[in-house]
Amino acid sequence: MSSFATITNKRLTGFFFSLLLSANSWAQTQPELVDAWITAAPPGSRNLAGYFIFENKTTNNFKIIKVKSPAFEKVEMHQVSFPNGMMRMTEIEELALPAGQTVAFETGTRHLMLIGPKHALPIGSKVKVDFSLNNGEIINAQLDVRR
Ligand SMILES: [Cu+2]
Repeated sequence: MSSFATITNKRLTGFFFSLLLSANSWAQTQPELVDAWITAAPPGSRNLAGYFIFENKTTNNFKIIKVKSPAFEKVEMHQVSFPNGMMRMTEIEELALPAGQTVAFETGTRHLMLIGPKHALPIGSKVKVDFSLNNGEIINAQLDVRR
């Protein structure tokens, strides 16, 4: 009798767990930032670089059309290229985030260029960065300052 009850309980737990999972995937209507961080820089640095991965697990194509942060005067998305072995950075005006794909901001490809910090950003602090989507929504991200 008691072993029968245990099996029923397990089934119920599994049922609620799958409900929880589907609720989670329903909630994901925006691309997300994964492993988002800013490289710590000595005081007085004018520019800091931010790295992360955009994951668009939705079925919609998105574009990032603007980036800003209350902690910086200006934020730009930069594409890195190496013409003739020299590193060059070009501003990305609009970043496409195709449905079901990831776009990495990592060394040698792209980075977030955070210009003119308004206050000190010690290691361990968090920086709020807002990414405006082409549908009018905003992705509110937190980037960790670390080395
Ligand atoms: Cu740059």
